[in-house]
Amino acid sequence: MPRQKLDSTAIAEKLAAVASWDIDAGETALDKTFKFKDFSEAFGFMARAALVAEKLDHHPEWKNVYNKVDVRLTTHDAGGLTGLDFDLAVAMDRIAASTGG
Ligand code: H2B
Repeated sequence: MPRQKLDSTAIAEKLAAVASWDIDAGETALDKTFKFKDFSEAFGFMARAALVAEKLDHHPEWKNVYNKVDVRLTTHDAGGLTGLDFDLAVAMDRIAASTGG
């Protein structure tokens, strides 16, 4: 049941693996700003992350300004956080680490 909303206990457990992400007060979304050397690296990160998002059928809310990418992960269908948000957060961290972010 990947698109099943997680409760606070499950969220707390999963947060440990994505400690660099912020969680909103209502525990409905994960937020992170990735910073890269320049636009080219930021856009490269987005291109790679987009492929993972499409594969997971789980898509980020994001905004790019030059070398920064603001990301918000939430599951619209569930109205909160699901395992997919955490899976995508882990994948994005991995991609950023190999992109220079
Ligand atoms: N992405 C996110 N972040 N949340 C969703 O609920 C969601 C999605 N639902 N991507 C998917 C697409 C759904 O609309 C399709 C039909 O599978």
